[in-house]
Amino acid sequence: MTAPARARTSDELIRAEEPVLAHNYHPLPVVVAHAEGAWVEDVEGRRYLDMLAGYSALNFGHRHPALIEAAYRQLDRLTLTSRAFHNDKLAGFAERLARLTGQDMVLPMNTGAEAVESGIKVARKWAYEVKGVPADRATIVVAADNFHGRTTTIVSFSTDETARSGFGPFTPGFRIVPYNDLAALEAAIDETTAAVLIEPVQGEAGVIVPDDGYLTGVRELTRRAGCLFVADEIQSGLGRTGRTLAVEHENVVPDVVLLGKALGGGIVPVSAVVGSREALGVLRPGEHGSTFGGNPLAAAVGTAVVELLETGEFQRRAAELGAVLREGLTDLVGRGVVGFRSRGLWAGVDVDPAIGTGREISERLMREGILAKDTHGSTIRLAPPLTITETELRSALGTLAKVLAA
Ligand code: IF1
Repeated sequence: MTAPARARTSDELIRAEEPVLAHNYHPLPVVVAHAEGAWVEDVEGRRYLDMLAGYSALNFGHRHPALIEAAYRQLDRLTLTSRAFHNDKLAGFAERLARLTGQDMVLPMNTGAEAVESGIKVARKWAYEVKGVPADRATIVVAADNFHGRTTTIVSFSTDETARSGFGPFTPGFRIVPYNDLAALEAAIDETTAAVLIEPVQGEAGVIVPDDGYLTGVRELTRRAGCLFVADEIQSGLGRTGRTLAVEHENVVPDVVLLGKALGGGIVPVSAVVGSREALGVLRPGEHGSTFGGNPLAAAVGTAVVELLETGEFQRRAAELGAVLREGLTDLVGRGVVGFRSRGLWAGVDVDPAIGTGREISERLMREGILAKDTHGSTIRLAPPLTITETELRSALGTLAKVLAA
């Protein structure tokens, strides 16, 4: 008989991963075992304020009661049917998500990358069937320093060598232009262009907020050229920037919007392509799909997410707390921070490289009870749950000030 396994420590669990887990990540050395709201707790019971929120998959915090309740209720009734049959949760989810985003139709998928892939397929099909682009000639214009996911097609148009190299041959049909440059975009669009695909705020690139007028310009250019505007709101959408969608900051309505992350409430992977009937209407039976896409559990949780966003409370909090975040970071400029960009409750903070790399700063923050994540070089991204209190946010800013001053 084997003795019952003793609970392993954080260090033991980290060491246990090494031989059995693919090394595609380099996590901070914290092993989370519980979480509630904006707080996570590790194996030893140490508590941390979560200033990353699962890359915005946890916009409503960990285990939001309304979302957990929706999930439990659905677990007790029905979890999966496949799309071979209808399920009683999908119509309501699609209706409410379309209404929330001001779009006509919804294509439910699971992960962000799948939503991007689906958006690409829809744009290409639209180009051939509606625009009349000759077969296999469609192009999609994207921005440099984009992040849209990890599939072979998506890394084909990445400009990040770490994400790309070793994974060719690559999918053709993409043109890359600098972000926030309307002249370059206009020059890249021609009669083969199916779509322009961009992030309204570039996340991985360091929370790059384009100039005022850029999104309006993309909308005008694409309309004039007769191609689709596809906005990847997988990270920027669903309340993060102080609006339901980041494109709303310029009152722009894209033809197609890609959603993911927070749509699953931090419980299950839920993504969607939402768009006009002209665009999404091109798909017919058998042309696209997913075993799990639109499953009843996902639809129930997704509907509960939409219900939370319908109140406007989270968008309002993101805007109000975003002002606190901006003010706090402004105070740190010249005191360890060389610059920052923010929109709503989302910031990319460039730390003076003399103080440390983004990784080192993140490790120091971790030891002070704050979980954040670096992106390239000396940039830290901050994206706490939209449920964080003002006191908690101010305390995190205080800890950041302390770490930068040390
Ligand atoms: C990883 C970053 C965040 C995304 C946008 C699509 C996807 C993502 C705008 C794909 C995913 C992720 C994935 C995660 C790290 C992460 C990330 F650092 F790379 F930039 F969030 F900040 N469009 N973003 O941001 O969605 O398939 O992952 O569901 O390690 O790859 P997915």
